[in-house]
Amino acid sequence: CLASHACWHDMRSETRAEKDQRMRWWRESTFGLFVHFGLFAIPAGYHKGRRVGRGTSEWIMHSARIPDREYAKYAEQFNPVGFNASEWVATAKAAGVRYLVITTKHHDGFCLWDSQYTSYDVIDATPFRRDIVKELKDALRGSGIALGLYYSIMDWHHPDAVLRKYNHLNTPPARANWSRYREEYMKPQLQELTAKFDPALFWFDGDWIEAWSEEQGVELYNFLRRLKPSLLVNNRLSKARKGHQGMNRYKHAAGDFGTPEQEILKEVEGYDWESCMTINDNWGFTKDDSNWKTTSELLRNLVDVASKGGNYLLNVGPAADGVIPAESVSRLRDIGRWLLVNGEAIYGVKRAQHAHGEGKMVRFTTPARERSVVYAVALQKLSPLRISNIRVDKSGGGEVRMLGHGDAHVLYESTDQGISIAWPPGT
Ligand code: FHN
Repeated sequence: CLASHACWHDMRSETRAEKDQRMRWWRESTFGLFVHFGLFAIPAGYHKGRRVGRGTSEWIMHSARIPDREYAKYAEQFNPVGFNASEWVATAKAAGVRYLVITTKHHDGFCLWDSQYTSYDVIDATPFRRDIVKELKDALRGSGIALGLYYSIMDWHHPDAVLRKYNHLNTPPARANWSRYREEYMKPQLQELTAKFDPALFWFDGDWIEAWSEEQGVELYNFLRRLKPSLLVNNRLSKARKGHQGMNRYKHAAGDFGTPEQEILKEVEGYDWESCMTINDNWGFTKDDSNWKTTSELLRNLVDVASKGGNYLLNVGPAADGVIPAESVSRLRDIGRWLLVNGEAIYGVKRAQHAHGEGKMVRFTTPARERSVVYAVALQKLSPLRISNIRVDKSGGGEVRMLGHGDAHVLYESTDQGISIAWPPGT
């Protein structure tokens, strides 16, 4: 560069091949673990003995209108002595996830890492005095699981960010100054997070506040990608998303992938997306939330998402002692056991375009780089399993197999319309 301004480059203008290369590990991952952890795990959905909010216990500061000074007292109680990063990673590994996204700072503004820009963090404000993000980063080393950092743009604690709307207080302080918050706090913190933890992706949230604009989103996106060109960034720093669907309303919006929340998209073409979902009803730990999805339901979701070319980011909310609820752990382990047998139909796959299953109870994927193979996953036992638009070319070595059954071939009939498969005895 001859002049410094000539170095400015819009990171959204990379070629398709460059983007494909950058997105590759994430597209092939298919399955990730979301972790919502913070001060909100202490009240766990209850304020003064009353259950507050539905499905959003991590919003308790806002929903119970707890003044900042009062809420900050939870930091003095924050002592998750049961937190063991290696155990979290062992659970993630057993589940078969390929990346993990942790809330470094949720909407309440409390930071789970030792930030030099605030004393409202795990080291300075709590008796625990251990850097949770650092311990997690260390435990992930060599695990094959990439680290993603969730960061809320909205901040209910920082005095410069406390704005009238989406604020737990009625009167914002006169000195609130959004651009100062953005330039002197948020961006330096993101730079700090990048330098300290070298994340593979940033996962933004809290972008809906009035103070945030598409221009700021684009600027932040470029800022981050210049810090680390290979970074992936979700599209919640953009104003272009369509509600919770996380899809961009217009081209060239900031962000690499959409993040539909608690839902699976119907048909998606040419757009990267990730469906984030809770295992029970809340993101943060909630005392009496026992509405756990069954392992079968979670597996059906994972398969459904994979067959539509998306990723599934499944959430856990560790309790105040730092332990992931046993109900979540057992389900994650069950999913991992299923993936050990069936993972090749889930990781590194694409949507299989032409195959159709009877009754819509079958989902199809195809390896991203090997078009002659189609995986069919039945969401319920259909006997026989009928698949249309597919033919098996026996003369060319084509065959039908069931994953987990070694080389044993499956009995099937192939016609011009498709194939009809009988389940192997004993399955
Ligand atoms: O308000 C948050 C919520 O607490 C949670 O973090 C989810 C996760 O996707 N995102 C926000 C709502 O869209």
